Amino acid sequence: MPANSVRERMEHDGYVSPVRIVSAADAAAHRDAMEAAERRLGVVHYRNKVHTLLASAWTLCTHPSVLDVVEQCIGPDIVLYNSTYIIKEPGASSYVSWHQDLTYWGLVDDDAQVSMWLALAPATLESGCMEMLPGSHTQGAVEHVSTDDADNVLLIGQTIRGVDASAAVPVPLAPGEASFHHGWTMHTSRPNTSADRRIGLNVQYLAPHNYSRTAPDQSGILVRGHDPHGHYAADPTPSLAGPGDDFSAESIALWEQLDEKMRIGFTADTD
Ligand SMILES: O=C(O)CCC(=O)C(=O)O
Repeated sequence: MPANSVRERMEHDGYVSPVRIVSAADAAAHRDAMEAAERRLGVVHYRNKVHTLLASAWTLCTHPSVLDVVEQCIGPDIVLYNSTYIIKEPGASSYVSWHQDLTYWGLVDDDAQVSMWLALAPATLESGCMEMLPGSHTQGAVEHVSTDDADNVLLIGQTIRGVDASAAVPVPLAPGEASFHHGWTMHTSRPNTSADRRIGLNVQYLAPHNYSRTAPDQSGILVRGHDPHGHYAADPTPSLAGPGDDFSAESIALWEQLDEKMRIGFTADTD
């Protein structure tokens, strides 16, 4: 996609989709790698910073076609901040309530952040793809309430009430395609009523001048350009010895600490 059209669409709609990143065959291989990691590690759904441990996640998070789009959104200096697999099992009632990503982040520059969602299985309305409210990013922060529903994937069930869902636009993705969205774009997703798993790799990027006023000890990895600001301690990167991950017990333990630290950061100061 031409650079000016990424920028125009992001500015106008608050998201860009679909963007082809890898072939369907490569997406299937990355899905296999994720499912192999599940067999080794247990649940990986919604675990933070998977790119610090899993070679497949690292490869996708740092794919040049991804970073080219990210660069159009936030500039040439790019910190890879977080990545999670978001998985909805077939027939499960899990959903994502209407929300904006940046609600509790406390960033100093809300426009210097972008999220990517890369499909490793078909993301359709039936399987519970994301639905966006075009242009909603221009409203800035909107009030959320915390809800308590075990089916809501979000950590504290943060929800915007009263969204006009008739204006929502589904963002379906074929395996290997991605969407990119601004942190204030309102979005949601419904349960997976298809026969296959719905698997996405959700990744957050920041410009290095940007940081959270509220999250403690932030870490990330500079994946393009320069970082003269030094807000981010360097996260580990996976051993890239092969397509199958050969992580050690120590690297798993380190990843678990990073995952937990992010979880605490995302749920702190949310009263
Ligand atoms: O995976 C989903 O259905 C929702 C993901 C989401 O909310 C996000 O990428 O910000």
